[in-house]
Amino acid sequence: MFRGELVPCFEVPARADFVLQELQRRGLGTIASPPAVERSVLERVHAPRYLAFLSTAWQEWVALDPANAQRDALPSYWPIRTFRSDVLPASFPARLGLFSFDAGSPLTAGTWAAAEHGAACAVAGARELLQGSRVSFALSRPPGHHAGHDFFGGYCFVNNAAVAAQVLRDAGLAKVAVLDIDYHHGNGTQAIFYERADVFFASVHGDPHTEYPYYLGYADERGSGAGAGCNLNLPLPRGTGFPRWREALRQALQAISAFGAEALVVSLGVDTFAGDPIAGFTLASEDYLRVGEDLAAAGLPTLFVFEGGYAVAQVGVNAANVLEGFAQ
Ligand code: Q9C
Ligand code: ZN
Repeated sequence: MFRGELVPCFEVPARADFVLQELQRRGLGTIASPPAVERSVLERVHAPRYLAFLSTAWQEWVALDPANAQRDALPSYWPIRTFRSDVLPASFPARLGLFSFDAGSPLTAGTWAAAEHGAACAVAGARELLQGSRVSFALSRPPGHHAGHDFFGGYCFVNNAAVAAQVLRDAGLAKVAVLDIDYHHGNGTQAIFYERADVFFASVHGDPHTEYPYYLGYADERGSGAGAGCNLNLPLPRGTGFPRWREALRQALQAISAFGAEALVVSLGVDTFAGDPIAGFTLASEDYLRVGEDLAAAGLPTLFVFEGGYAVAQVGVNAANVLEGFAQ
């Protein structure tokens, strides 16, 4: 659902196919499919009742009306502000809205399987770092950074980067940083870690005054409680090009270094690309090599988790350039 019309999804399976093909073509790294992820690992980040809802949502949707098997599930109602969000209505449409924040993230027959396997990729990538690897990449799809403790949106259902960061923490790393370089602010990741001092969240993104997700991602959000000072938002105006964007990247990396992170999780969206159909920065394909170099210079074990990027034919080259730049 986009501007009142049903349109083809921007977030399509071919995105991952293009990235995989490009990694194979370049012979970058070893490619493996991850083992299944245990529900208990996902519950370190997400509410059990949210995961239970997602895992059976498609069956519930089709049970409402067999004809629903031919159409995506989209929410119609949301419990904003003065409504209650503690009750769990019996109505499926009511729960669909309770657990979401936009009308542009359809649930389909394959959504849960894809989200669960995407998270499994991120967990496997985190475990690679724990085995001593310098860098790994989770080719997760759907993306994850807009998904919060108990909500989906922005094409995201399970927060792959947050789950990976939590895996690193649970394995004994004292401090972990998540650096989000997707065009859109990672509202879900920020919210998950906002009150925590053990996970630093930094994000470079389109200014939410004009860009999705609009209601979070402003520069004055610095963390709260124990997490005060552990959140850094660097919003940039629509139209920003690579030189200014790169300054913000370096500022974020300096803050992560000052925090004392022992590992880095990068939410790698390539919707910062000039040709992206739904975003507004102007990075060129070769700029992503420099992005990888800057990230490598931070000197931390690094897990990349794939997020957005909708110039479908170019996402492979752009994502692979980051990884190649990092490896050089
Ligand atoms: N004017 C990710 O990149 N809104 N999600 C699209 C564009 C939703 C993007 C409307 C954008 C969500 C992971
Ligand atoms: Zn994005």
